[in-house]
Amino acid sequence: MKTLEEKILDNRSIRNKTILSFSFFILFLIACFAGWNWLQNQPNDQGALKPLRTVLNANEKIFSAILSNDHLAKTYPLSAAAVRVRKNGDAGLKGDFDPDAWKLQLIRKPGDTLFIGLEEIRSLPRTEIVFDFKCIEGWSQVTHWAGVKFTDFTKRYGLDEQTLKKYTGLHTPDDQYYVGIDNKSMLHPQTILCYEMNGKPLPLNQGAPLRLIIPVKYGVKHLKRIGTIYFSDHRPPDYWYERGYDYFGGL
Ligand SMILES: Nc1nc2c(c(=O)[nH]1)N[C@H]1C(S)=C(S)[C@@H](COP(=O)(O)O)O[C@H]1N2
Ligand SMILES: [Mo]
Repeated sequence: MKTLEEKILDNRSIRNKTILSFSFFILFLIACFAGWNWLQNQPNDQGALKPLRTVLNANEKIFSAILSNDHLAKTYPLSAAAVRVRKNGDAGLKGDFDPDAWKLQLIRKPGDTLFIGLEEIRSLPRTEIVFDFKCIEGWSQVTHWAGVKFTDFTKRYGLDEQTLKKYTGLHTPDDQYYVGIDNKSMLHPQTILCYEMNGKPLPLNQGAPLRLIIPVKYGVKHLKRIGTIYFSDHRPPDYWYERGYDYFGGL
């Protein structure tokens, strides 16, 4: 049996332990500082420091693998939809714009561009969705939208070959806001080219005459006022990606 005396440390070993702990603490601080310094000196990759961008891209691989057409975003009854819908972001919505003169520019291939009017888009099968719209700024709101499923649109305009490419790019008519979206997400059954909110034509600041509604993505990707749609195997330019956000923007 140990005696009490054996457990009590003498002053000398207490001092040694204190020095040791304190040394580790200092080393830890130096490592934190060096790590932070290293990170700050890394090259910039599209608005994000390179190591952070690497982590964002790795997340994208994981989340795009999980994405599936059988996994639907949660939907809500009509009664749950907000009457006063939040407006956020007006890049590409400034300046003069005449919605009546608008036509969607669909670039199928270089030299093969269709100009499609709203009435024609409205004549395609109509679909509605009530879902929880989520913005990366931290708010979300249950909202009600209607339009044509992107998959019905691709059927109508013969875009099978195009959607085999990796990405769809969308721009506002003035090219001031633009997004790139993986085609797996574009072809998700809840992705719609939207022309109505709460059963009425879209208000101008909410993307009239046509906007994207893509419930598997954060708000940033729901481009308002679509001017041009095109397809690419390379990541199309993306407004918030260029400002340091991740490209995928998935939920
Ligand atoms: N043209 C355009 N579309 C845009 C934006 C923008 O700045 N310009 N902002 C995005 C962001 S960050 C969000 S959260 C949603 C907001 O849509 P709402 O205004 O209908 O709520 O639009 C997205 N689409
Ligand atoms: Mo947003």
